[in-house]
Formats: sequence, C-alpha cells, structure tokens
Amino acid sequence: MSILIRGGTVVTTDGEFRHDVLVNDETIAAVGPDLEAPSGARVIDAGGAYVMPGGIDPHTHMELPFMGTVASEDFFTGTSAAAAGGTTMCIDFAIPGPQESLLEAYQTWRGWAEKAACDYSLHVAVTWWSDQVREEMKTLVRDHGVNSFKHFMAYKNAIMCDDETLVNSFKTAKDIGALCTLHAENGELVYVMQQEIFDKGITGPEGHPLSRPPAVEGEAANRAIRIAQVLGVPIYIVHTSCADSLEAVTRARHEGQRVFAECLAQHLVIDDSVYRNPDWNKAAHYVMSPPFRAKEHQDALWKGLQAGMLQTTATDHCCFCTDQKRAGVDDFRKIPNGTGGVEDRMGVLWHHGVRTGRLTPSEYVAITSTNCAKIFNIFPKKGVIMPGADADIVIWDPNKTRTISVDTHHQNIDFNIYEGMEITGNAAITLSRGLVVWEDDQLKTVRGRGKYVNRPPFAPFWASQHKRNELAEPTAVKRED
Ligand code: URQ
Ligand code: ZN
Ligand code: ZN
Repeated sequence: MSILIRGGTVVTTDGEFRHDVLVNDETIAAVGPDLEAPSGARVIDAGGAYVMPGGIDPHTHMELPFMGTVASEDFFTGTSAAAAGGTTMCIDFAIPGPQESLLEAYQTWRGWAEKAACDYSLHVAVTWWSDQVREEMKTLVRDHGVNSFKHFMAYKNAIMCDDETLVNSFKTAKDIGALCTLHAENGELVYVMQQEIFDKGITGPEGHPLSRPPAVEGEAANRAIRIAQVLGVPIYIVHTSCADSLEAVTRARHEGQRVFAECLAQHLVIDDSVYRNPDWNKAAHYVMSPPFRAKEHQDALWKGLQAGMLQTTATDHCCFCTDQKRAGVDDFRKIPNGTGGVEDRMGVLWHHGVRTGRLTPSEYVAITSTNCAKIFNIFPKKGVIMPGADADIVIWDPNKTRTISVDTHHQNIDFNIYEGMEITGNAAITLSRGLVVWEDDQLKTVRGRGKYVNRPPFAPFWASQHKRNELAEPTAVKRED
C-alpha cells in the first residue's frame, strides 16, 4: 500500500521544507518536491499542515503494578491514546522487585506489551545488585535490544536502589554500552519528611509536595551526576521537575559531562496550587513524583528546553483512577503516585511551546521525537522524516483547536490533569509504520500491530564518552628499589 502525503511542510531538526512524502508499506520511500503518486496510492492533501516524525514518549508505565494496585491504562489503550495525540512510539519500563530476575521481568512486560497498537520498547530497572544482575544486564543488552537501565533513588522499601547498586550498575553499563537513567529524588529524605508531615496532622494530598521539596530532587540528581562523573558514564535524568535538579544537569553539561535530561509536559504547565484544591479527589489526581512545583520552576524548565539543557519531553504516563487514588484518603503516603497524559503531550507542547514562540517547529520535533531516537539509539529508523525511516508520521494541523477533557480523551482513566485546557495545534492524521491509525478524530488502531523495537548499545550520539575517559588512564609511579 502506498500513501503520498502531498503539499505539507516537512519539519526536521534541520529545518522546514515544502516537500511531499511517499510512503511504501511501512517505510518512507521518498521525500522531496512534486513527488509522483504511484498508481493505486492514496493521496493525502497536507496543505497548510506540518508533516513531522511521530512523537516518541521515552517514559510510560502501561499496566504497572505499583503501590498496591495496577495502572489502569494497558498497552493497547495507552498506545492508541498516544496515536490520537500524534505519538507513535512509547518506551515503557520493566520493573523487577528487589531480588527478582531482570530477565523474567522483561519477559513479563514483553507479554503485556504484545497487545500494543504502536511500536514500543522497554527500559529495564535495576532495583538491587548481585552478580546475577550484572549477567542479566549483559544478556538484556546482547540478546534483547535493551540499551538503557532505570534506577529509582526514591520509593524506599519498594524499588529504591542504594549507592552500591548505582555504582555497580553504572560500571557495568559502561562496559556494555548502555545508558543509565535515574529517577532522582533522595528516598531516605522523602521517607523522613513524609513521617514528619504526617505527624503534623497533614494527611491530605497537600502533604505530598511538602514531603519532597525541590532540594530532595536536587541532591539526588547531583549525587547521580557526580557518581557518573567519577566512573565516566553517560546518564539520563528522567522527569526533571525543578530548578534544583536542572542546575546540577546544567553545571555538568557546561563542564562537558555527558548528562541528558528529560522533562514532562505536565511539569511545564501545571503548578503546585493543584494540591491545595479543597476537593480531595481533585487534589489527589495530581499526586505524582516528583510533584508539581511552584511556577518559577516551570520557567526554569522552559529555559532549560530552549537552552538545550533538557533534550527530551515525556509524560510518565502512569494512570490511577479516582477510586485507586482514594487508597490514600487518610494518608497521602498511600496515594498511588502517577498521572496520565500520553495523548496530550504533543498538543500541550505545541500550544504552550511553539505558539508562544518559545520553540521553533524544528526544536519541537527535536524534543518530542528526534533527540529521544538519537539518545536511545533508534535513529534514523525512528524520529525523522527521511527515506528508509519507518513511516511513523504525524500530519499536524496548526489551526485545529480542541478542549482537553476526560469526556473526549481516549486514555483509560476517569479524569484528565489538563481538564478544560483549550489547545490549538493537534494531530489531524497519524501513521504508524505506514498505517493510518488516527484521522477525522477517529482511532483506527489495530490491537497487537505494534512491534518491539530493539535498541543497540553504544549509541553514536553519546558513545564517544569512552574514548575521552580512557585517555586519562592512571599510571603508577616507577620507584627505585
Ligand atoms: O516514578 C515513576 O516514574 C513511576 C513510578 C510513576 N509514578 C510517578 O509518580 N512518577
Ligand atoms: Zn519516576
Ligand atoms: Zn515513571
């Protein structure tokens, strides 16, 4: 099946081009002016629209077992909602519990993900350390296309890892060409702060941000960055939510250290006033970690994106419905942490990022798709409109307006954190490997059509790190006997 996307403006990180795009079956066959439509091809008129690589969300949690419950969005409903918003690939997380096999967890998540409608991949979490874990990391990289390992520095007594695990995992990752990613909050501090806040009689959702102030994130980000500096390993900080952690990233990057950082669309446009909502449910809906921050932190994040200190945007899509949130009705520490947003990231970032002039369309493509593809080594298969690339394409109507609402979204959750937000600029048509999966506001996703994407080690985007460090090989002093 061929599709000719005619008359649009193709956007890459290098610029905007009035080019047509020819898709043959699952891949992009040609990009250029005035392309011929092969006989029998469907021709899509993209006049007035942007033709961009489908969004890649490097951070989702479909059907995650967490805090005594299971996230309500599954891999089919979640990747379908993503497609409705212009995102054509998600990278999720296989998270073994302490003492559990990483390989078994990976196989479990692969099983769950088989129902995905769009392509996906898996980071694997390292939540404990042993020789077995080291060998399983090697096997996952060698045989299963995993090139990134997640480390939670928070969630004490659950999936939090200590410095021994961080140091050993980082060293192993260096040897096998994998990227270490970090949930950077000091879990010990959170644990103590939660108790203090609770003992003060603050049991509602407003206790959540009070127990994990920005400095708790800043400390952990800086610690991980310094450990990586000493070991000469590239790292990636997930959901950077405040100036404190961004400062640590910025200092390190200014010193030439290979540190990447991600921010969430929701942390850019929602602030901590949400936790003061007198309606318990409405406040609890926003309980996620790191929490929403005071406005000045949003400004810092936007500047971080504009300055290239933040390279990717994500959603940390982790849905818990109101009844699940109410598990913590008497104790905010028991509210399952997580918010949705996989359907709205692309629209929210275009409306608040491009339409405000903060970002150009090319910068938008970089932070919603291309940078992620390069960092996780799936470029140029993914993340670019170019011959040979997978035909993961979003035809973006910059004038299409919609009001975000639980009443109209496709996410499997009973509220929407952006409820009532009117955004201009939305996906008109989404193609997943050449199949039209969203058009005329109708989902046409196919259960199980999504494929697992292998991610090879030693991404050229950052792998040169090794050479630089090896130059500094220490030498012993030769002494006369
Ligand atoms: O921390 C994460 O990334 C997972 C557990 C989702 N929940 C959250 O509050 N961010
Ligand atoms: Zn996290
Ligand atoms: Zn997460």
